[in-house]
Amino acid sequence: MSEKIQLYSLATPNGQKVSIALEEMGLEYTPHTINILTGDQFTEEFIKLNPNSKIPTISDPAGPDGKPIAVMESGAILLYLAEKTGQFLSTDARTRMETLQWLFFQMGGAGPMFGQFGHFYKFAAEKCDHPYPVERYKNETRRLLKVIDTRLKGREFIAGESYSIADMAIAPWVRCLDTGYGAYEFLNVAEFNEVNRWTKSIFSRPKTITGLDVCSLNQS
Ligand SMILES: N[C@@H](CCC(=O)N[C@@H](CS)C(=O)NCC(=O)O)C(=O)O
Repeated sequence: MSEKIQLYSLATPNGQKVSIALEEMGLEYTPHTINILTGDQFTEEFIKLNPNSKIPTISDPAGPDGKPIAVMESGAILLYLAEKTGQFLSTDARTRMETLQWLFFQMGGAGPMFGQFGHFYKFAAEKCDHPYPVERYKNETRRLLKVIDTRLKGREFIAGESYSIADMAIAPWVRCLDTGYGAYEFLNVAEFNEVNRWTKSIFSRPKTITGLDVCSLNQS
């Protein structure tokens, strides 16, 4: 059996954060593309790894006790990989807690809200022409962007001076507002100077750029 980590994913923001981490941490892994548009997430084989039928998921033949482990939920996967490698999560108690706070902020706030915005703005635009959901999630998305912008003032990265799993979690979601939903202007993301400075720096990192395209449906 391969000793490499097996990655089951798709190049969406939730998937990208894990492939970015794998690339940045220099871990060897085998990517498996799960096409959620054709129902790969509902196969018996996949549900054994992730009972919630969502990407991303990893399985690691060399788990904490030397035995295989499957991990679901992108935030938990980032934490698992950071602890496994000792990278991108500070051992300083205060910085570590700040990193985890912002990781959880993404998992419970920015990810779900940006995702709902994208759903109503782009994917359900023809099914629902009532202005309320777009307005609601636009306001919440812009509010969250402002929170991130304020946090980044005087800091290179979310948790301070070092790139961390919190940046890996949040930045692909911010990028998706533009590249995934085509809403950069609609949301006036240009107004958030710190956010733009930060995403520019993150998405100029070669390993992070490589991570963006892992498990893309556009690849052959
Ligand atoms: N909280 C989960 C969310 C994962 C998630 O929503 N994944 C989406 C793609 S971004 C998915 O697999 N959707 C398939 C479906 O809903 O059937 C995580 O962060 O891992």
